[in-house]
Amino acid sequence: MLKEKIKIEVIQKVLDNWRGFFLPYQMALHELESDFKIIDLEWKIQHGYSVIEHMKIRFKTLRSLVEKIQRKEIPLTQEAVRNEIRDILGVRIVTSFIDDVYMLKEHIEQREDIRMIRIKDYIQDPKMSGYKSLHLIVETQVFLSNEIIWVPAEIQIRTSAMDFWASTEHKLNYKYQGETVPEDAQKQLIELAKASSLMDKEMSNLRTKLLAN
Ligand code: 0O2
Repeated sequence: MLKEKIKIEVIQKVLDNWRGFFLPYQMALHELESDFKIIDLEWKIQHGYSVIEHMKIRFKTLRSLVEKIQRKEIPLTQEAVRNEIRDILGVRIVTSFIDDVYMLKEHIEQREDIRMIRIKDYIQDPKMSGYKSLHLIVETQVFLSNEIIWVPAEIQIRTSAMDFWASTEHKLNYKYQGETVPEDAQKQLIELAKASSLMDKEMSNLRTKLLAN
């Protein structure tokens, strides 16, 4: 017999009573925000330009969290949710050039206050939809008055072109939530993803050429 999924309303009710559970994520948000502002400043001093075009930090919406718990059939305990859902806190960093995406990744890997848990490289290996981005699943250090804790977060790093594609595709797909997007629209989106990759490559080539002069 098929296991019945826990109802969305039940999950929501349980999470409503977990206020303390989300506090470390709020603390980590401030840590990560100031870490990346400092990284950007250091970069500006060393390389003469700002590596981060823009940055956005977000908490997973309750709706998205509840749906993920249900979809992945995660037990309704704080330990299971903490261990299995690593993107409750998310940072999105947008760069101008593709090389900068990987230079930022290397920089993050060298930091002692952030530990890398998993790398999902959707730039080398794009999603079926055409989605490209580098996802780093990390844990960041947070200093409490009497202990140090490690809080999970997902850092998405991508170029402006990848970001434009992803946010526009997200808006276009919103209408079809839960249903399949028409095939011709999917094909067109894949073509547009290829066009935006071409733009990234050309921009990188241009930069290399100009820096060589
Ligand atoms: P939200 O809360 O709306 O931001 P996993 O935990 O690894 O098993 P997960 O997290 O579903 O599974 O995997 P994935 O695909 O690595 O990361 C999901 C996030 O990547 C999404 O967040 C989007 O931000 C982004 N993403 C992945 N695929 C696409 C895509 O085809 N188009 C766009 N626009 N974005 C994509 P969520 O799930 O929407 O959560």
